[in-house]
Amino acid sequence: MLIRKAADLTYVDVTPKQVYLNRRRFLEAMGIVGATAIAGRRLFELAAPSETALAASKFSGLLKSPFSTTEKENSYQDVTHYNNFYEFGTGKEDPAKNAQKFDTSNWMVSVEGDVSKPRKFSMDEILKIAPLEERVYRHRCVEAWSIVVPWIGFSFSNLVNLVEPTQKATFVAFHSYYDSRQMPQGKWAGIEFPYVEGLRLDEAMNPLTLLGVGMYGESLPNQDGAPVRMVIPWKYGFKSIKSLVKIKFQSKMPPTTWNLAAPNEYGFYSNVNPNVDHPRWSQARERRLGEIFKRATLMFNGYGDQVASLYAGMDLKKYY
Ligand SMILES: Nc1nc2c(c(=O)[nH]1)N[C@H]1C(S)=C(S)[C@@H](COP(=O)(O)O)O[C@H]1N2
Ligand SMILES: [Mo]
Repeated sequence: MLIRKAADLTYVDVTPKQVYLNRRRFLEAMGIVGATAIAGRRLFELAAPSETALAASKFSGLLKSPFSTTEKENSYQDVTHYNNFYEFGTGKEDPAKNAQKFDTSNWMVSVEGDVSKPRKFSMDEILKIAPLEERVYRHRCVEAWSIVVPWIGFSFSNLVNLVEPTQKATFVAFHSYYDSRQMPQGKWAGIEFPYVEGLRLDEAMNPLTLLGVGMYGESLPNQDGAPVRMVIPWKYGFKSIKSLVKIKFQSKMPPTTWNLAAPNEYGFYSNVNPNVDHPRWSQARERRLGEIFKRATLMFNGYGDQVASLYAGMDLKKYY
């Protein structure tokens, strides 16, 4: 894995000489050093002040995303111990416990369907598709709780452009990994696996749509969808499919797990919308983890400026 934990970084990793060797190494270093430096914090304890300052200032300009919110991030503890990952159990604390030994080595993601250049990507190849950015996004679960997470990744459009979708491709289907031996708790989850999701191609191409490979300066914890997941911040959290193994471009609208389970409750679009209630609860308000009082839920989770045009002329009560 190219993203190492801060504790694995050595003095050599943060020396400027290494950073300047050539462009490729430079980009790799951004993934390794920059992400950690930006998320801040622990790297400063590891290196002499001069090197640290240089590494941090070198990388910060390049890696900070203009799409980041300035809202207060939730704690790492919250985001890694209050999860929905039904393959590892339906309790909020189950994934942190049950995904500990999830084996994500030798991971491959197959990109196929209506594309000119279908191919399989290793994780090392995925990490080199585009420079890694830190993006602090709001995440709103359909269950009416929300978190703010400093993700690491890059716009999914970078991957799309590499494989060159054909004229037929109007949707993208996503599949999660599933192995009942590694995920025995999935048998009692009450939904079908592998977990599947989908986007319209124009939604997938929106720069906000993130291919996520890390959070809080480190690679993704298993319970948050290691080693690679989608993050679509203006849609309910269940669209942000974890532990991706297949991406397929196609002309038909793909089936989605929660729509298959309860079609009257969960639609294909699932844009965050305070004006369209879930049949069993209101979506007007949400509880930010760690806060006592509920806050108003924003249309498109507050990302309307970037995405509202995708749905111009569509009745969002009908296309929920
Ligand atoms: N494969 C898979 N992906 C999934 C889920 C799941 O159960 N399985 N849960 C979804 C839901 S409902 C939410 S809210 C987010 C939670 O992501 P987090 O646990 O990293 O906060 O993951 C989504 N992606
Ligand atoms: Mo969710």
